[in-house]
This record gives sequence, C-alpha cells and structure tokens, in this order.
Amino acid sequence: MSVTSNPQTRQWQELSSDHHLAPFSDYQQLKEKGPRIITHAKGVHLWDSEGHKILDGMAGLWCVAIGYGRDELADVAARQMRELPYYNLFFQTAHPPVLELAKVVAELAPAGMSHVFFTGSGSEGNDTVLRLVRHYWALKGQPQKKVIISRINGYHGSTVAGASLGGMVGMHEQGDLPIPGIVHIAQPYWFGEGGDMTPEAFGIWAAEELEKKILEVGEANVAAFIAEPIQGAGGVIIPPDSYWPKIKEILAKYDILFVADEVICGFGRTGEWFGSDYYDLQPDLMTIAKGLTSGYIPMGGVIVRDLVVKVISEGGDFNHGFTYSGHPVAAAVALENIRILRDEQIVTRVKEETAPYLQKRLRELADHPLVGEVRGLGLLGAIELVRDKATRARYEGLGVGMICRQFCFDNGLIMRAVGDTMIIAPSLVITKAEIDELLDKARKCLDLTLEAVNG
Ligand code: PXG
Repeated sequence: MSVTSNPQTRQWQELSSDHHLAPFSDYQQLKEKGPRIITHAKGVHLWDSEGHKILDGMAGLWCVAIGYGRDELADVAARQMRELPYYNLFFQTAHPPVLELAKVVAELAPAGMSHVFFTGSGSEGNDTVLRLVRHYWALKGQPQKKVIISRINGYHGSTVAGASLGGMVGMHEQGDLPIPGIVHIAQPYWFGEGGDMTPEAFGIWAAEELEKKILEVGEANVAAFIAEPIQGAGGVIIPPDSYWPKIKEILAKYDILFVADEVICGFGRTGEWFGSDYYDLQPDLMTIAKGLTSGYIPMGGVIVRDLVVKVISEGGDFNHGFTYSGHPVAAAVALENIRILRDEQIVTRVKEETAPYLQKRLRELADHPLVGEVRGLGLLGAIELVRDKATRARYEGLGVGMICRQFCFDNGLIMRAVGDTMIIAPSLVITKAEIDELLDKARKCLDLTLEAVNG
C-alpha cells in the first residue's frame, strides 16, 4: 500500500483490502496501492484522509450538480425521515413527495412528456426502459417489435439490461452479454474513428448506420433506438454537427421509439435542462438520475411521452417496479435539489457564464504538444492525448491517460481518463476562479505527463 502520514488512512485501506469489493476496480491493484480515502467535501473541493484538498473536476461521478455541502438537502432528508421514512408506491398507494416531484420533473421535461416512473438509479431506469418499450409494442399488437438499437461505447448502466444496452466491450465480455434483442451500431466519435473523413461527413455516415440497422433487422422488429445526447463515460464524445439532425430525419421515417439517456446530460450539464433540449431532440422516453438529486441520495427514473403513457395506461398491470421506486426521502431531496437549481438560476448561469468560460479556457490547451484535440460543450470537456497531432496517432501501450490521471490526483485535481482521453464534468456551481484553478492544474499535469513519456 502507498505511504501514508495518517495512521487512520492505513486502517481504512486495510478494511478495503479485507472486506470491500469496489465497483469497476482491479482488485489486485487496489490491494497493492490502497484506495484514496475521501473524507469530506465542500463546494467543488474534496479532502482526503491525508489532508489533501482536491478540486473535483468530475462532480463525483458526473452527479453533484449543486456542489457538495448544501445543508438544505440534509435538512429535508432528516425532516422526511422523521415524517415518513419509507412507504411504497405499489398496490395503489402514493405519498406527497413523489407526487410533487413527478409534477416538477414534468414541468422541466420537453412538452408532451408529463409522466415519470421513478427508480433507484440510472441502470434501473434503463431496465425500466427496456421493459416499458417492449410492453408498449406488445400492447399495440406488435410483440415481435422487441429489438433495441444502441451504440458501441455508449454507457447505459451496469445491470444486465443496462450493460447490454451499453456498448462497452469490457462489460459484455463478463457475463455473456448483451442479452438477446439488443444490437449496436457505430458511435459518432470522429477523433478516434473518423479516419480521413471530415467531421461532417463522418457524422452523416455514423447516423446512417442507424438506418442501415433498422433495415437489416426489419422495421417491424425494432422497438427503439437508445442514445446519450453526448456520450459521457465513453469519453465525452460530442457528435459532429451533422449527426443529430440526420438521426432525427431517420427517426421520423420509421415507426420506432427514441430513448434519450439523459443520466449525464440531464439537469443542466449542457446549459439546458436536458441534452435533448440542446439538440432539439424529441425523445419518447428519457432516462434520468445523477443530477436529479445531485447524487446526495440515489434516485433515477424514466420520463415518458404522453402518447406512450396512453397505451400503457390502457394495458392493465405493468408488472415492474422496485422497493425503492420513488423513495420518499430521495424524492424530498430531489425536490430540494431542483428548487436550488431553479431559484439560484444555476442552469442559466452555466449557459451564459461558466460554460463559455470553461470552453474558452479548455481550448487554450490545444497548443500543448501532447494534445490532439480539445472538445467540449456546456460543462463537459475532453482532451485527447496523442503522440502526433497531425496523424492523431497515440502513444500505444504506455497508458498515458492513466499517467496523466495520477499526476492530476497528486496535484490536487480529479480528472478522469478514458483510455488516452482526459475528461472533465465539474459541478454546475463551479466559479470562474475555480475554472482557472482546474485549467491551470490540468496544464501543469499535461506538462508533467509529457516529461514522463518523453523522459
Ligand atoms: N446512463 C448513463 C448515460 C450513465 O452515465 C447510467 C446510465 C447508469 O446509472 P447508475 O446510476 O446506475 O450508475 C450512467 C452512469 C464513468 C461512469 O466511468 C459513469 C457512470 C457510472 C459509472 C461510471 O464515467 N454513469
């Protein structure tokens, strides 16, 4: 394990090694190094058990929209726990917080989407999507319309349906996934896969893959297409401008549902309430989580278009739900979180002030010798690390992304590495001064990484 100055750090690391199985971790490596123990947080900063202050460039895991340490959320949670800590929504019961939250979420959602099914997470949301869309087509007398088209390197969660809908090869390899009835098309990742095409031409090509797949599977068998407006976990992949308009054209031609996975883009990250608003998409279902509660408590859900709700409502029982669907404490926290986002005009501030500033500062990194591309939108950013700017060739086999991530950690910044793509998604309340801190640290760590790979 790594050298520590606080004896308690070592004790916690031993507990990790002896008893804890962490998500998405190499257990051998974790045992050798020991996890970094995060003890508290405020605003956009975290502190570890060694006393280091770290700027969290990832808002936790893309979720802490309003920043850490807002007492209002703790207070409503405590109040709700005293009043009604739990009751379920099965068997024709309900409670005030979930009903009020459904109304507020429907107010924010695009027009014509006025109902919400709540879950405990984004993954459960996408499991709900799978069951809902198949149920919908069965009720419409087309039970064979089952296939869901998704994208390679999309991320839709870690449950069996979520990981199957997602296009992560490493996840599919473990557990014999995807399950039947889910097929994948190419992603609109120009920098990595666009070759000699212009971004515009590549965007059209990638969108046309959807039409090809619909025709190959047969429109009569396709239930839905699911996609993140911007792929998050895949590496902040911002599609070329030609992509979404072409996808919309294709969706208009065929009778299939469109599911926007808004787990990352939802609740303000693009400077609009939803990524679908930013790209003017008209989803039939939207998966939500993360920013819904700012991660203070787990909650997800699916917002459903009225036309779909009409069919489902006339179809008898929908045999699906979770013990914690619409949990009252989570609902109360979500309501307070949304109140803060609205009252403090946080989404407007992102759009008008902090996103333009972050994007400007981020692009200053483009001149760095290690950087092949900088892209971003709203409070999302990606920095591609390359050996050769002109050819976009990588440092094969060096793990440059991980080297850079480690320098960031050691210099008080959390920036995530997806392969050799560094990504950021800070809290929506980040200030201009904190954006300066983030970008100054990022540049320093790029310098250190360059030195390390060249030295
Ligand atoms: N959809 C999207 C678009 C997501 O980003 C999920 C669904 C699943 O949500 P839950 O709440 O079940 O985790 C996510 C989650 C990463 C990373 O490495 C991203 C997520 C989860 C774990 C790791 O960036 N996103």
